[in-house]
Amino acid sequence: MSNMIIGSAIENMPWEDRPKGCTDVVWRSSKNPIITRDAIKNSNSIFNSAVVPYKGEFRGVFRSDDTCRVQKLYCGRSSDGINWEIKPNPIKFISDNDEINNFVFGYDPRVCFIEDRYYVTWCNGYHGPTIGVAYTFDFDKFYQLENAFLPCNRNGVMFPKRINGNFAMLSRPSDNGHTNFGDIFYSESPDMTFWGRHRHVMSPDSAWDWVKIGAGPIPIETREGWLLFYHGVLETCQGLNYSMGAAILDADKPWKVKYRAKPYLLAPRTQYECVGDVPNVVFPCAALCDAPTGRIAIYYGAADTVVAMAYTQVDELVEFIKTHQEFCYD
Ligand code: BMA
Repeated sequence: MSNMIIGSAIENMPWEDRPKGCTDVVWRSSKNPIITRDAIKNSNSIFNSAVVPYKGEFRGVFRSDDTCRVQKLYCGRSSDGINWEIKPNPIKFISDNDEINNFVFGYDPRVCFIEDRYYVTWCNGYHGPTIGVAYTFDFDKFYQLENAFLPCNRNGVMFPKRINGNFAMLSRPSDNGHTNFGDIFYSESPDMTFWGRHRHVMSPDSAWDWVKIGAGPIPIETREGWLLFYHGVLETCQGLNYSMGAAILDADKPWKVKYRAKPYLLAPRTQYECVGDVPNVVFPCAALCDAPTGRIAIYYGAADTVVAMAYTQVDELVEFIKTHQEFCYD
């Protein structure tokens, strides 16, 4: 049992115990990859995708690049969080605003339940990448709102409740290409249309994330603050290498970092992470958490080709972050 997560139980939480002999604080599912690249017709790849609990089941918004290599968002359902039925046609966002609804591309979705609905944020093509925003009540109809920010920006990740009375989002200002810089910022909005009070959260800090960082799953509310998983990027002579790290942000002022683990938690090592359309990518976009047990299931894109899962337990993870803030292997 655990009282670290401030949240509810997920009855059918996907879970696997840490494999025998493994001492890592985050471990991979033995079923990986849980979604293969051809799980829907005309798909080249299905990867960086977001899932949430929904009425005793699970729903997800999936990134699939089709065989024209256009990046689009698809909706899916699952009763166990592992076996997914993804609709064959992309989500058609409802909007009365043609300027915003002119969908060029959409990728790397996150889904966040706040108050009475599920908000979807994603990297939306509008004269460059920026943060698209929509909401749904039922994962059938999706209503598109204004883009949150000016281009270029990526990795828009909402907080699951208002902060200081406002909606809150993390994002990562970028360029139009394979951005070679990037810090995480925090912004607030009273109405999900106008965003401001921008604050700097954190910059690259370690050898494994020195090029850029970006928020991953929706932050998890804990007794220590907001638990944030993020991706960090290292440049090598063979290109970029994406790993996952974690930090804990202040509960009331989430732009203040309380603790940040120096080592990565998950980095490309398995075949499905190291081989694919873009080799050496671990890109987390969602996490389920079961408050009574402290179990966390992380969904991540692997090698820009498939969806994989990893597990951790919150008390152990928080302890790990607090005790690994500096180089600790001397
Ligand atoms: C980023 C995004 C992600 C992708 C990653 C690695 O810039 O495009 O969707 O997973 O690069 O290619």
